[in-house]
Amino acid sequence: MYSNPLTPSVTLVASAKQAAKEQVFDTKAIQKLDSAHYLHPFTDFKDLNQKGARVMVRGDGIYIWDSEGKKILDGMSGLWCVNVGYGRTSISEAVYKQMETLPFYNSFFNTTNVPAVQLAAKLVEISPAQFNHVFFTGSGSEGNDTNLRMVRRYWDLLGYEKRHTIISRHNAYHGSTVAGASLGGMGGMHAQGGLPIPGIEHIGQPNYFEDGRGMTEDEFGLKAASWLEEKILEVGVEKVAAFIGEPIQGAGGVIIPPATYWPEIQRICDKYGILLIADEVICGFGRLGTWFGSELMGIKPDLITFAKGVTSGYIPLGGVLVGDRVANVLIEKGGDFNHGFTYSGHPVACAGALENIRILEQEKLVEKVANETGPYLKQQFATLASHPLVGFANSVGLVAGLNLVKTKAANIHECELFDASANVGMICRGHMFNNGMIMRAVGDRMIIAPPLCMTKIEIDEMVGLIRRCLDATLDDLKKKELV
Ligand code: PXG
Repeated sequence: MYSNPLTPSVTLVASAKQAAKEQVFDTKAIQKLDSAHYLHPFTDFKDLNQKGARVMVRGDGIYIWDSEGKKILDGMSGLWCVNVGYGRTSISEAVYKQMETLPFYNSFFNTTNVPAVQLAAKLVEISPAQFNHVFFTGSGSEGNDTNLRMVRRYWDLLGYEKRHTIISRHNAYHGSTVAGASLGGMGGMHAQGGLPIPGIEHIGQPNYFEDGRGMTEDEFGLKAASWLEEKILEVGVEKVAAFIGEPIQGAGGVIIPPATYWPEIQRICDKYGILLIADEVICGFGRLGTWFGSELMGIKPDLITFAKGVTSGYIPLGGVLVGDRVANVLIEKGGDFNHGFTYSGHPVACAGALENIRILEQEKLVEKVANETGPYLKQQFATLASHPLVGFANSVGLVAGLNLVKTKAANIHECELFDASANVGMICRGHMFNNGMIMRAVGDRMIIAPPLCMTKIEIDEMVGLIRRCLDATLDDLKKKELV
């Protein structure tokens, strides 16, 4: 029998944390090895090799540390995912225990495992009433691949084999697999590798700042939703399977739609009997102050993609919540659904997710975002709108963004924008990072999505830091004669 030579997990975790604090890193050597062997995602390899990557070595709460010992406030929760914050020993322990018990078994061939079953039941409990089934994947991209195949299978089973087209939006992000990138609306991704694949159409996004000139927000919301109806009629109702959208577009720049947008999208989907897919990879698990963003938007999706916050990024896991409308057809009509992954329902990832959800519940983090920290961030973040560089600032829950502009105006549509070639967003991101703040740039929109465990005091610290970095950016832009 295999005997466990290791010390108990609590001691292990504590000693790993202590060792990480004390460890001294040879940054140059790591960067050299990194350049030699590691191809990073979404990266200009040649450019990175010249600069050298930043080496992150540990995290605690809302902070991370790099190999030079620099402490940084992580305004992006890793990559929109570390919802419960860094350093949660109980997640490490849950994962450790599961690895010791059953590190892997598959869910093919009529088998299952206990954490996957428990997690599926838990997800059904915390999600809207129409969801009673879960399909697990290893990532959000795989979740959206699953959606594409599942909605087509749904319509096939009902005898509508032509209903295969999925409508999405420009500047949407739905992942980086072939289907995910095709469903997404990122021009840079479509420009490589012959994407999008056939059967996917894109409409405009509800971006009031960029496209709402001459309209109230509510008018613009209805207008942007009407593009869906136009597209359905253009493609032909008999060919449209589903509409997919992020409740709030994340990677596209935290595009918060007008309040009229989603209810109108729902109305149009219902009118034509089209399935509605909410990609909640970012909005799920409390980001907007509700377990799922669609609850806040007042919509009733048929499918929900999830990933990131389900494990707070501690271990990869994604999937699709499958609503009764789709699940009942897949189950009752029978026949194999020929789709799945080795790591669908991975027991270790599911154990990590269960502990992560337990923390979210125990610390009432979702309610806190709704009632306390979300409203407080809204108030504090809005004060940044008075900064000379900020033309527009908005937030929902713990996600926020601001637009850097050359000249401000009372009417946001009259702000003068910077020339895109000046890369002002990237200049600003550099000042943020040098001053210990991670804020992401999407063009000239600066965005944050901090951990949900963030306190009001930490929000004050973060907003103060952002203001100082905006000042530093302004000084720099003056020197560069860009303002
Ligand atoms: N859907 C949405 C809404 C996402 O935000 C995915 C799907 C894909 O998930 P995976 O787990 O396959 O990466 C995402 C991922 C960025 C950025 O630059 C955002 C994501 C991924 C990488 C970069 O903001 N979101």
